[in-house]
Amino acid sequence: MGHYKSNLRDIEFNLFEVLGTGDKLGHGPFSEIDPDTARGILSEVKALAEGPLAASYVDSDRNPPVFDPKTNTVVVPDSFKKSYKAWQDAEWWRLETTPDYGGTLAPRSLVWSIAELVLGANPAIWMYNCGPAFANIIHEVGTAEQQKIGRLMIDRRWGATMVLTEPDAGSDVGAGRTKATQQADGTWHIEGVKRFITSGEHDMSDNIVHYVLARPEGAGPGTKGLSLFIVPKFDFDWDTGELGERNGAFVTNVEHKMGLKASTTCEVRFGETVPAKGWLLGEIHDGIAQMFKVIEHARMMVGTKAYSELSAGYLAALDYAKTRVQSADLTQSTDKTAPRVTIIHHPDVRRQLMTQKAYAEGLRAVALYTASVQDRIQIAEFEAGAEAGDVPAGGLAGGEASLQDKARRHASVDERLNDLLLPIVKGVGSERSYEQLGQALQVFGGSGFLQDYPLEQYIRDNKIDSLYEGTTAIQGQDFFFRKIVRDKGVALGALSGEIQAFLDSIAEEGRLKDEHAAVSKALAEVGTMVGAMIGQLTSAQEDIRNIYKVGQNTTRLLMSCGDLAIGWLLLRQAKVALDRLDGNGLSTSDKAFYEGKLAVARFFSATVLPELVARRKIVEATDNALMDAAEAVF
Ligand code: ST9
Ligand code: FAD
Repeated sequence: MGHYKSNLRDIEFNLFEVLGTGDKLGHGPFSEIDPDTARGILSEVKALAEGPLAASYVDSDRNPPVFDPKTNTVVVPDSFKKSYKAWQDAEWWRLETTPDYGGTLAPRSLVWSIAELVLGANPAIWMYNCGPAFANIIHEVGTAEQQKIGRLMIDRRWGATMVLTEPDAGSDVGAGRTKATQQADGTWHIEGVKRFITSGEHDMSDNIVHYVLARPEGAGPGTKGLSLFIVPKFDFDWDTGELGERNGAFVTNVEHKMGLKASTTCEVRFGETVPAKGWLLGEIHDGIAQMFKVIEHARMMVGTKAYSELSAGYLAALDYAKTRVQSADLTQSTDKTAPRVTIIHHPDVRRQLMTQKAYAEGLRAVALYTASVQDRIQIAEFEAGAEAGDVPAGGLAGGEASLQDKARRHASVDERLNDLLLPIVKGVGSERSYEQLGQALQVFGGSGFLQDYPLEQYIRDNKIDSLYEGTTAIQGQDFFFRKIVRDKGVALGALSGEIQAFLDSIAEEGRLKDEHAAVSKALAEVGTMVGAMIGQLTSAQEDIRNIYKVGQNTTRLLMSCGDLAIGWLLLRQAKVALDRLDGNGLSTSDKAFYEGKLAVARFFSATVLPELVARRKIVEATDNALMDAAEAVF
């Protein structure tokens, strides 16, 4: 048995009992996958994840990939290669592949459920295997000629990377200096140093396609001056895929990290010894918008990774708490001869476990709800394509028009809602998962600090999630400035309306009265917070320094909206559970499962949601004392 404990019961509960994924299957864009097939896929992926995929999780941490600076190559441990091959051979990644490249169109909620299982078992496997998802980008925005590359990436199992970060351009991608110079034959030469590039080098595929942001000579400053180039490790024949010359993109360092060691994090130098030849994606200069297609996908992946690890950590802590005997029950604590009990009897351990359960299941609920919005977007695209007589094969039609033009013309409420939810999935998901994994380790006492249990590795592997793909600070700013203010509150209004409509629908359910009141209050508190911050932003027109007040609260708002979303979805789940419990013929395990849904909704409403009152007061009372403080006082 490997380290990984999945929670397929809860995944299926979300999909089939709460979100109605089953109703979308077997027809329309998902005609090839009916509900039974979906359940079959999930159960096969669970078996793979807990078995061969999880098998190398520990070994590849203790014996991470080895970089040879003389040859600029990396050798990945054999144990990991075996797990990776098991995933590749299973071919479930074809559910992420456009049908034009041999894939099967599947709802995003099913794909992200599968992702959770793989990311919880061994996250680096999912990351190395992102080639198919990257190929979809070429399919979506590449020229007809370039689309051949996408097909080769699938057929030849090539790896892929997203290449933005430079030593002086991390959060501030627009500070990037890597430059691109057009050649007489229409190709481009890329020159510059990128760092922290995931999967930049390894020995599990014979080619790696780098998606590189670089600034064409003469282009303007900032992100808008960047273009996106396809830069392969080896040149190749575009028709046959046969490899040619080594291209000038060389890995010159692999970082030694706190965790996620199986995943290589590379410095890549372009065009230093040999020219690094690249192709402008789609032959249009629309780099940052194109790259954000990748980033949006990756942010969803990071949030999914984060809560998947928390879920595994919680289940490990739960098992431990049921077997570790220590101390007497608190009611008998003065009796020194009282029997010792398992630690799950202690109120403080229960507090920790129930908080972990709330965030693990609550974050899963938020991620899969977001995925269900993505399903709706897929269906709308399919229907629009069918009306136009052009059935899209897994994405938007290929693109002469810039993505920004397209986005402006077509952004539906669901697309805006998805945009609003992504920083919650990623930012809140990563912060709460790391925090609660600390609590999961705490349940183990000193044993949690040892490598005998997986918690210490979960925590090390999980920490990265609040850092890459935009730190939490960036998520908070994106959430407020772009997803709320610039959106003129459309998506936020749609989400609030959905929460309110649900609350109205259960207003007569006396058994959820307290939870109903807590979520209603949380919704009002968040509304007031947003209002206060918009007031601060407006007042910056008179005194520009007032924008600092907003900046002090963007992360607080993001985290509060995360708690509201979790509280709402846990309550929604509790309502489904109540209905099930009112019926007959439940198995013992189902009864316990549904009662768990009632318990966790009650606990979260009673112990976490009231904190939003204090946070709202903090937002309203924010002044600039923090910003007035001299650096010397820190
Ligand atoms: C990294 C990788 O950390 C770690 C894990 C790697 C795992 C590998 C595998 C990944 C799998 C991926 C598979 C891909 C396949 C996908 C298939 C899909 C079919 N939303 O506000 P402005 C755009 S990588 C959308 O002025 P600044 C937009 O075009 C490194 N677009 O920004 C906008 O123009 P407009 C990750 C957005 O001040 C333009 O940007 N690094 C959004 O110039 C300019 O916007 C980071 O994440 C958005 N939310 O720049 C960097 N936001 O306004 C973090 C902006 O006209 N830093 N755009 O629409 C930031 O995000 C900064 O806020 C900044 C600021 C760079 C955007
Ligand atoms: P900085 O941007 O220097 O940030 C430092 C601190 O300042 C952070 O706390 C940040 O939140 C804060 N900060 C910065 N600007 C602001 C602001 N405007 N307002 C408030 N706070 C701010 N990059 C890629 O391109 N491709 C990859 O595949 C990739 N993989 C990675 C894998 C790993 C393991 C790591 C560690 C990084 C990876 N990255 C990758 C880079 C990653 O995306 C960056 O590290 C991240 O975007 C942050 O940039 P930075 O490290 O330069 O930190």
